[in-house]
Amino acid sequence: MLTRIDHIGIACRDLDATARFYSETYGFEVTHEEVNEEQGVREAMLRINGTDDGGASYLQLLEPVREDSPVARFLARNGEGVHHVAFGTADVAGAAATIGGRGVRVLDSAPRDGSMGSLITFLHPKDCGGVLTELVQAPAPEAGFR
Ligand code: CMX
Ligand code: CO
Repeated sequence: MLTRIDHIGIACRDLDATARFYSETYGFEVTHEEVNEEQGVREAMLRINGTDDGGASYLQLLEPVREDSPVARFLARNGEGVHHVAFGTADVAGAAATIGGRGVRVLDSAPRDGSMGSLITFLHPKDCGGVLTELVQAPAPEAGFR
């Protein structure tokens, strides 16, 4: 049902400076950047490796674009650091329904738009051992993002 680590989300105050750190320190480069107004973030995706389900694993750097957003609240409480873990699936709505049936609160009533044309949904961190967890359905390969 869940077939890869799709990404690790990292909250930061300065996206460009953080991307520079990952490039200069590890040699990881930004392969995609976008603003997701609904989620309240400017984000940079750093592709790390392909996965055997045809997808890929990324780091996702997140800078808030407004103060009343989850990432802005996280930064105010915790400072910079790991914000969430995202697992990949071929069917995000199906995976969310199955996991919801196991007693975990699904935070979105229907999947929302994520990076690079993906569909995403979040699971409540209080039901996941303190880890905000995201499920990601990648777009079809023809979209050219993976
Ligand atoms: N990881 C773990 N715990 C977290 C957390 C996180 N990222 N964010 C908040 N919490 C915890 C807080 O520590 C707090 O715990 P206590 O009650 O024990 O103090 C509790 O959750 C509520 O905290 P809050 O400040 O009131 O948090 P919010 O109002 O932001 O609500 C959550 C928390 C998870 C419901 C909200 O952040 C959310 O809906 N997140 C999903 C959307 C999202 O994060 N979007 C940005 C990423 C976009 C992307 O990946 O594409
Ligand atoms: Co994410």
